[in-house]
Amino acid sequence: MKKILLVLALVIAGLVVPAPAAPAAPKHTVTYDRYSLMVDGERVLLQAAEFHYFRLPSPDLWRDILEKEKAAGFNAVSVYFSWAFHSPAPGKYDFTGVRDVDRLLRIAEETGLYVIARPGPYINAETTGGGFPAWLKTVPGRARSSAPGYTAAYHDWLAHLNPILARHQVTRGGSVLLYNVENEYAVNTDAVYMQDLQDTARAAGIDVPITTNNCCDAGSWSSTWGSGPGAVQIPGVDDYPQSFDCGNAATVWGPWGAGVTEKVRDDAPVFAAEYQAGAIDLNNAGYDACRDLTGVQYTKYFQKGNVILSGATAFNYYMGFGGTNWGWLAQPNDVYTSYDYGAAIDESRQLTDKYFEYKRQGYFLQAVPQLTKTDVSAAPAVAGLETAARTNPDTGTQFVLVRNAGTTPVSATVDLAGLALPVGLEGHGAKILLTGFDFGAQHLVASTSELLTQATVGGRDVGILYGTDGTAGSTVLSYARKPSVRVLDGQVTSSYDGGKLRLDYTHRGLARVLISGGGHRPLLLLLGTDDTAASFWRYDTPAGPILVRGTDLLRSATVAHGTVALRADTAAAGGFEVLAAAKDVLVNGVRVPTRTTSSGTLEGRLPGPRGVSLPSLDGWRQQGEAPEAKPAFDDSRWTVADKSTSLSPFVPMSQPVLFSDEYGFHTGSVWYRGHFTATGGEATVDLNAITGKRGDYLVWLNGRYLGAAAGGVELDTEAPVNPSPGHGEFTVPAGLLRAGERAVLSVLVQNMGHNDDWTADDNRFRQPRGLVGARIGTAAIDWRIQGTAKIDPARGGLNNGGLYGERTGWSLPGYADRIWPKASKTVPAGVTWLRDNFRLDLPAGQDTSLALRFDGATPAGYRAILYLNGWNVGQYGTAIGPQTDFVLPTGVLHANGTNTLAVAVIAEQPSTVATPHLVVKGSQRGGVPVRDVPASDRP
Ligand code: IPT
Repeated sequence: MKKILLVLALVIAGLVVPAPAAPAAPKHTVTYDRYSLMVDGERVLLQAAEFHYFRLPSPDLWRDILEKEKAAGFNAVSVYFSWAFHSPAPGKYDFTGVRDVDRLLRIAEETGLYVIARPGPYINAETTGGGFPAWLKTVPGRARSSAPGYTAAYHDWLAHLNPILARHQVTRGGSVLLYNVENEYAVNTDAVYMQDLQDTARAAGIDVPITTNNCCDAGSWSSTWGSGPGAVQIPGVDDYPQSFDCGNAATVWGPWGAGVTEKVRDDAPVFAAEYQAGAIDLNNAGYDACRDLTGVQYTKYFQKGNVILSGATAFNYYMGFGGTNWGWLAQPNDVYTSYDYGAAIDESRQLTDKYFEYKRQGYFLQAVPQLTKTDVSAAPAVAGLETAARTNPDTGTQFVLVRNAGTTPVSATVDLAGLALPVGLEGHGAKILLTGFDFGAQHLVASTSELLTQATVGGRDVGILYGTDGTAGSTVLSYARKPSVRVLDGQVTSSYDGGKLRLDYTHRGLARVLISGGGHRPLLLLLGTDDTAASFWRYDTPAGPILVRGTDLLRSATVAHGTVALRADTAAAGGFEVLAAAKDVLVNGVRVPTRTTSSGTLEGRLPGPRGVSLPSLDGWRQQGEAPEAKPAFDDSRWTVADKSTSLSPFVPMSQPVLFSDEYGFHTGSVWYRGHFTATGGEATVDLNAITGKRGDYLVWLNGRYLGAAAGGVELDTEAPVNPSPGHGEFTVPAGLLRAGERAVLSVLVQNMGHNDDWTADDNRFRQPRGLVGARIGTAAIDWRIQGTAKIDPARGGLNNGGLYGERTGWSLPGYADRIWPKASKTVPAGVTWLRDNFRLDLPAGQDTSLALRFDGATPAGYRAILYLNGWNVGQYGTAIGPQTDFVLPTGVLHANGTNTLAVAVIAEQPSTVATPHLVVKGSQRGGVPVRDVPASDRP
């Protein structure tokens, strides 16, 4: 009893973490060998797409993205967990609402996706602090090391997160299959720390394999072969062969290498932990250019190459869906509000061309389990093409890569299984061809068409093969006796000789061939092009696979009692076709009349979406603010800024230390008021501020606006160490200051989120935000500081800064703005707000994605922070980036109800401001049900 009480006391005192409940017998086992991961002893080809829940503040939409990933053939998502997103202050953690990661993991389970969990603590990801909460800057001890202060801090984070991850592991019937410690931890490393992350996970009940993603020295956490401190079980390697030069997408081709993932441990599979699938828009080219940089040809050439050249059986596309740096989520030196990333699913959740290339490859990889165990084998040489091959040692199935490194098409003959077969590749094309491949009851000898998928449906085998439109293809199958061949559609010739049936054709549209007799069960072969192949969807139900041709998305399907029920999206009215062991078809709960086609499929028509009418935004009201700029403003309740030291490597350029993080203000706008006694002889106000790229600051003296300056960055980019970052010198107007009289300097600083800690040296991560130096003659200045007034419980600590309007609820729907005058849209230098309400009644059962659009060039004299129903959905202005469309996530956007837009204009000079209008980014019948995201209307 005494012992129990003692333990209880220690638990309450926080000294002993209660042991996790004894795990029940494992639901599944997760193991691996040199070839692949295995679940319950069965090999798994792990195909993940990266998704950041924190970049989509509408949990119902998490399901939309996950279903879209699944529909492209992915069987996993890789997820960073951002410490900063959950922890606004030391010891404060939130895992509810848009932070409910338990819900995210449940959705992954319901969708049927494995999860690669990446809890950091450091994640990079172009998010503020690289995932580190800004309060960590005030904790002693080098971050990403075994220093005690840092250790205590990350233990607290992991003590909150690990139990959630642990209970969602595959081994307990959940989805978490891999646990990724740290991120590209390659310089200034500390093995004790790296080991502690793993020990901490194990102590919390994490029993799935542990991985890490290496960037630069792929071997770093594997070189000690499992026994040394810090080494992980399955090291992953990050590959970004296309780099990030989106502006030159047309000419860039592999400047960062061949994109072949190294094997770094002989006892573990090759894991491409981050394989480039988009890019950050470093040079403001816009994300469409990033999508081009990493487009269909890149994806074919590099990814198919990697599969065969490296033998990777686990990979993760970074990003599958990029999302939005809403609030102050961005790490400002590399990105702006949008984190679209040029990903296959764009920021407004629309499927792009690249998505369909992922689908072609994804379906293939799932259809060839033989690929989970292969060794390098001899490849046939083909004139004008690169080739490589791997063979499954148990089945003899060979995977032959043929790749066109040039930009002009190549037609050639390839020797497959002793047969000379025609193959055609477009510029930068690549194919993985099969020989000796068994599927269903069939044996494929060889084909120069690629396999999309294969299935057995209703007693028939089905194979879908495809090739570049207009190129020749041949497929050879083995039959003991000559089978009957019926060409149902298209032009295909066949010949039978010595046990082999050979089909020859040109890839065009969709040819259909029914082969029966010959000793096997019937085979329906569908021979398509890239496009027609990509029009098929596959879903594996407990009653077997079904295939759908047409619809713009298939989310899920069930088959029972002769009825197949589909959840599908349509972007336009049109035909569709289902291959399932069923007679009746329901789509989104509605029975659809169908007829049976000659190839035994059910064919019908589906309606498209209803029209969407949008309100115009023309009821703007306007109100100026910034009382803080006025001399008489009462700042007596603001925090006194009087510290003389900080943990930042940046030496303050004057005293006291004004770094905003030192006073608990980490997010967005921060106000300073400095009181001093003037001599009358002051000529200039001399300031320095560090805001991160894209920030600025505005200065008033005794209520008179003196001007603005750009904030500093203090990164290696500021050559080489800028002695005077973010400097501004402002002339004191004659007569404004009088000898012996008190004066007040007001400064509004736009802090832009926090630097990352990529080099693990504390240098950039601990760079301050806010004022870092202030001199007015020789006056001693008494400072007060004010930032975010209160953490918004639903929208979180990264949503708001400390503008007067933010502190008093002007951004929120409940604010009574009726007394504000109608907007003139001309604003003085300083801060002005505009507000407008609009009603929406978007069609039910339809997924309509809206955005705010600004027409014309981005403005230079001001910046605008945009709030939808109180959620900070973006920042607009030339100083911020090229972005003119701001996606409004449904849920944050009330699809059927009233919405409030509030725009905080921070003007460096008198300006005429542009207001946005609503646009439809996409509308499909279908979608997932989305509820409004709960959040308060008032402060
Ligand atoms: C890699 C990071 O691991 C990831 O977090 C993200 O920052 C990505 O880059 C770029 O978007 S780092 C790799 C480019 C060396």
